[in-house]
Amino acid sequence: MSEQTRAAYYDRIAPQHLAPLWTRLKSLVPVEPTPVGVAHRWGYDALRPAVLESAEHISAREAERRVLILENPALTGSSQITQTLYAGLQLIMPGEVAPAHRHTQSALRFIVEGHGAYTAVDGEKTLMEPGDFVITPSWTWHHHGNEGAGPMVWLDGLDIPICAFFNSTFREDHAEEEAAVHRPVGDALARYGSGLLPVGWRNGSLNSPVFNYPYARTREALQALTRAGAPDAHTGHLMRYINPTDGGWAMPTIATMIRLLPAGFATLPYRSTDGTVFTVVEGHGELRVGGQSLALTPRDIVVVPGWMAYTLHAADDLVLFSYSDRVAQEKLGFFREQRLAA
Ligand code: 1HN
Repeated sequence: MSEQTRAAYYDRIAPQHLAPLWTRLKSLVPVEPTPVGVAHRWGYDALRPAVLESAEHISAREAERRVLILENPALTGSSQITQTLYAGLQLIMPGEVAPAHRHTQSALRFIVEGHGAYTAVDGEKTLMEPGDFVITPSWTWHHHGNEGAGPMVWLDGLDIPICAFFNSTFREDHAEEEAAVHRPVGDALARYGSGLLPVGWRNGSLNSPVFNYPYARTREALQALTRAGAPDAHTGHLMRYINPTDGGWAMPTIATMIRLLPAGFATLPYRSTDGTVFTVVEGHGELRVGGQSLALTPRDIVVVPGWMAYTLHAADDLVLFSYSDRVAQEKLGFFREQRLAA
């Protein structure tokens, strides 16, 4: 069989929208993943002026959400920080309201700076403080407002590329700028996040019923861990945010974690199939990946594509929040990780 007769055969079947698998099998089904996108660091001090300047150009109302997208440098134009996830930095100024809407995508907020802003999700308001992790579940009405005296910035993480892949995206704007709030502040945390549950309660959602995980509580837990034993050699003191009613991940598509690396600690190389977005909550250090050293200073954002090995190095006590699609991969049976030797 000559290459020529084969090529002629491929040409003859092409008009019937048929193609040979054997020319493509090894690229369709590779031996292991090729990382998509590149590892990258957004230094917060360098980008902060651009975020604040956005308020001179557009209001939260006109923008709907005034956000600068953090786009993977190798995926320009895609609005992706990894192949499956979106990231952005949202700014809300004193007195502003970002109007109520809902969409299929799930969102997380990780508060970067400022005080006095709230988000209202599904009828409950919560005040947001730096380091808080806040969930906006799929198809819940949500709006944000800033009742404080200064700008407020948070990191938005959404599963936009996942919803786009399934072509299952819907959105709806609320008739009112602010959706009705009908539960008191702190209600969800009291009912579901205090080691207690209302008797007879059943979760009708795929999400944790707790939608704000206050940093004060998280930090206390991390600190207690450092007293109990050595950090894991590959991950440090790593904890995942859970749905306290069943121990599962807090969100159905986005896995969220927080870790503490004690001063002077360095991890062994680690890689996993979930591209991961990190942000520095406290401390200094570096993330080494693919021959690069990315500095970690407070509020920086770093992305590491899936299946690229990296190490973390803490100069002082380093606290990192991270999110990835690990929960979706685990459900589908795709997730793999490797703990490598130095
Ligand atoms: C959205 O609704 C928010 O509610 C943030 O704050 C970012 C990016 C794309 C689509 C919807 C928010 C978003 C978004």
